[in-house]
Amino acid sequence: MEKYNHKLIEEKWQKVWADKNIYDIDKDTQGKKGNFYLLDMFPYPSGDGLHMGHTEGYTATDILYRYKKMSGYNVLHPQGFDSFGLPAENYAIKTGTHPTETTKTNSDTYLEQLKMLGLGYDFKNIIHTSNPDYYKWTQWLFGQFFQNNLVYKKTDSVNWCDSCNTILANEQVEDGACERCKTEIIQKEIPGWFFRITDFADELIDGLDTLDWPESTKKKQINWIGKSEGAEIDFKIQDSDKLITAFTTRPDTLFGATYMVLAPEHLLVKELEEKITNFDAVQAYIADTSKKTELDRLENKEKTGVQLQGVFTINPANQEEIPVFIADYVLANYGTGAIMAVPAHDERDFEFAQKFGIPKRNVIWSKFRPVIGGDGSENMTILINEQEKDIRLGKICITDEGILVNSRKFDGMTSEQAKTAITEQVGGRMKSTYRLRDWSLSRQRYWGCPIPIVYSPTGEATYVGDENLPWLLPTDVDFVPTGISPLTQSQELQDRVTNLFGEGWTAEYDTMDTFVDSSWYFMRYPDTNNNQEFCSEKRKSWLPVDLYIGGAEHTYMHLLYARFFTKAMNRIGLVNFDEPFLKFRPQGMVNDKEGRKMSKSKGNVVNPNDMVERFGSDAVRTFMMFAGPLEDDVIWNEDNIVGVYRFLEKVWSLQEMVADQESELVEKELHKLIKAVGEQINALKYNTAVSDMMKFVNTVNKEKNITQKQLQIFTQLLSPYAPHIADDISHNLGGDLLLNTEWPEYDTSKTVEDMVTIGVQINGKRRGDIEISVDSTEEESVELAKQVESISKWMSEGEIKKVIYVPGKILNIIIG
Ligand code: ANZ
Repeated sequence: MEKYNHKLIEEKWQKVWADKNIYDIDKDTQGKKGNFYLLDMFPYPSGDGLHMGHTEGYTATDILYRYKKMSGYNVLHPQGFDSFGLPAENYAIKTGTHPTETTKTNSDTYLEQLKMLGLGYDFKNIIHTSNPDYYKWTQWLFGQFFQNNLVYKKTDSVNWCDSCNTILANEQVEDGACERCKTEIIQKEIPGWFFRITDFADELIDGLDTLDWPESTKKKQINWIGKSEGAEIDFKIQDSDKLITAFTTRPDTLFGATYMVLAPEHLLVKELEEKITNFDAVQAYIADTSKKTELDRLENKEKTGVQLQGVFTINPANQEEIPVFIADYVLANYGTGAIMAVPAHDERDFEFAQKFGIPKRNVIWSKFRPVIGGDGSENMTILINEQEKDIRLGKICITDEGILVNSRKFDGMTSEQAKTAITEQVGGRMKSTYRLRDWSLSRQRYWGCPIPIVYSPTGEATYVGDENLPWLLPTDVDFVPTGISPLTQSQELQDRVTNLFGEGWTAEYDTMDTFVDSSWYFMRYPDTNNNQEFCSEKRKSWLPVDLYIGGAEHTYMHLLYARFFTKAMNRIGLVNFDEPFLKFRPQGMVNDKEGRKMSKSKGNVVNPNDMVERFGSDAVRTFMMFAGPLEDDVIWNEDNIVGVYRFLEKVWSLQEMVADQESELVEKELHKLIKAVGEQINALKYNTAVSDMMKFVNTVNKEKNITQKQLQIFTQLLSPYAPHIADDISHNLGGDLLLNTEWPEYDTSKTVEDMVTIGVQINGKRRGDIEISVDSTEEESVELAKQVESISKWMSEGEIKKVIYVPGKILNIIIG
């Protein structure tokens, strides 16, 4: 028999599959067991081609796809390209070619690679987000959002990257720097479009309860949304009808508020100009602050600020007159941009008060106080006393909640009780504040979806209208970024606007953040060719996605944005579900031998093409799955892939062992394998299924015996992992294309482990025997005992008090 030749086999079967269109799917019919929507995160078509991370995640879904399809489901397993955006554009800039061209060449390369890996996608319905027949619907959705007030324009201080020459969303800023190019972000006042994601903050938190997602992913989203429950409290300004409203999470400490702070940008500062006697100093401080990044301001540096001389407010709890400051540790865009400062219980206020000589009033008796600094030794009392003294002297600040003191009629209440009681007493409002900001989507770049908005001669923003979609991206511009939207240069765009709307009308020149394109792409896959709707009512029955697999790094951009889009679309009646991905599983990283991340600069990147060339796609696929659980990081070690290659060679040799006589051992092991592989694929435990298949092949090798039928079944089990070799062997045995066969069923009598006879005692006396498999549970053994008459008559004498069960040895039941 010829040796296993992966190249020959893989080329041959990829051609057969393509010729027979085996991945075509009838989207209007239900599978025998129903429909299943299985989704990968689509790649952006950069010049580098697929990387090993894609290979891993895509193989994982492909295995489930093949298994589910063979099990009787109609499975939607689509793929596409996130082809707008900075990566594609940067590549185009680097190579000097137009992004339309580079995007096309790059995605063609990706498609070749996907086929080379033997991935079973719906290849006739590939999405490219930069194609007008796709972005037409992105624009239509924007129009719907615009008409329903879910997107709006405002001039705001936004994150600006001077190197990418564009605005960035908060989610795209990492430690104060651009997530892509690491340039420090500056704040710029620029008009731009925003999605009202903050309107959905609570829904985005609550909806997580209904999802089968890892807890860690849910937690990250919750933290990102950053809900703080607290209160807004109004403070009257002395000799004025104006109020300062403070947001606080600790209204229980109101009696300890000894000053207030406004963010330097707070609008009240200007409004109070006449009252402020040191306005020059105030203005100078405001100017200084504007040069600082948010990060600088949040850093724990020495506190700075300026008192608004001449301005005092009244603490509504005790009518005390207190001073007002501006200080950069208070941010303009959080809460109300103003705080009531409680130096005895807040560290930042403590430091500030210390520096400016403001009194600190202790109003919380912390229930934890006695143990702070205490080590259980006899010195503890001294320590506590010392600490008491320090607190009284205002030397330390206690931030815990506790019991109220120095708070008049609220004394003795817990912080929890006092929060509502005090807020009510002073006419405040319980209120939540969120870290989440509205999603800024305007980008001053070329390669993005044009925002379908035009401006009237008086500057009023108007949606271009469904009839003018797709609102095409003009081509008569230089796409190299300068900081000014490239679309401003387009004569064609200006002419288009004048022709359609009249003289004096102008276009919106910004394009959309690429995350807009990917926030709804999964809704297009069921109906990619529909020119009338983004998805027909009938095809919407595929939605939402049943299982989504992809990188964990998308926890709070893509996954949050897609959830927002779904909820917004649900609110305006475009879809009848409000979560996009019912189950999500992140995949681990593929690292090099030393466990380091693969990166160009380290020169340790492994190219899937080289690996497939050397070992074949079947070996690459199987190895990636064998290397460990899907969610763990994979170590790419060539020595190990050689092991997997040998396994496939052994599988190949099974063809030489085909015999007429059935080996009972092989038959039993095969049925156990059918059960195990099915269960493990379903549970995404891909690695254990591979090791079970390896064990099976070793058993056959020892027995030197396998029947044609058994080998045929084995090829079915192997086919999700290594579809080429599996189809080849199946074909040699006269079988069908495996993807079209039905997943084999196992015979339960053959999957049970070895049976043994064990004695059963009732209260220590042997009353009979049961035949039971060695791996049965205690309950199963008791159930079995009940069915033996000689035993059950003794058991009915009383209730079971205790069971002693030693698997494979003895069962002793104590009746009382
Ligand atoms: C009085 C107080 C007393 C506070 C106390 C805390 C402790 P989180 O949990 O992050 O939401 N704060 C409110 N708005 C602010 C702003 N714009 N810039 C900076 N700080 C601001 O924090 C809420 C707390 O942070 C609020 O509760 C407020 O200080 C401060 F013993 O009010 B607190």
